[in-house]
Amino acid sequence: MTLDGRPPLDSAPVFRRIDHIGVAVEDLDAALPLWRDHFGMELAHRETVQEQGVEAALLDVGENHVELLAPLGPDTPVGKFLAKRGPGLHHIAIAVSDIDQAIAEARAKGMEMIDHEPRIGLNGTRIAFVHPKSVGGVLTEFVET
Ligand code: CMX
Repeated sequence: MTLDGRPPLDSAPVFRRIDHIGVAVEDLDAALPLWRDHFGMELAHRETVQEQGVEAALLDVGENHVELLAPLGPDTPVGKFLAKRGPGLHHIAIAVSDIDQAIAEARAKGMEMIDHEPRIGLNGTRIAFVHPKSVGGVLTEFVET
């Protein structure tokens, strides 16, 4: 039974697993030693994503990841988040097999999508964000894997 009495999102083909947890940091080089050296997570990828206003580092945790996000400036999503809340958990990302279907199903459920169309994220993946006010205060990303 779901809260609104409608069937749940079609979890079999759409939602697969948590892909990553996004963590906002002030400075990527200062944050990396904790996650890579103390926790022993392998640095899998590092990239500047201009469109998202971030420099990001992806660290492996099994088949999942921690994604460290440093802002390219104060007037970016992560820059504003840091100014308001300080460093810490920024978003969760759910791996989906078909992002267009995931967006359509979320919208059909009345969720507010920040992105109505997929955009390009880290590693060239197709991503879309759901507004935190539709997810109990948790900024949620779909990432097509
Ligand atoms: N998690 C939970 N709540 C958040 C949030 C976050 N990461 N960021 C902002 N909010 C909340 C704010 O606290 C605020 O709540 P209240 O109205 O209760 O105060 C509300 O969302 C609106 O916040 P805002 O500061 O007025 O609006 P912003 O201009 O900062 O926009 C958001 C917020 C979520 C729409 C914007 O950050 C966004 O579009 N995010 C998606 C893109 C993104 O985050 N990119 C960076 C990551 C890229 C990547 O992983 O590849």
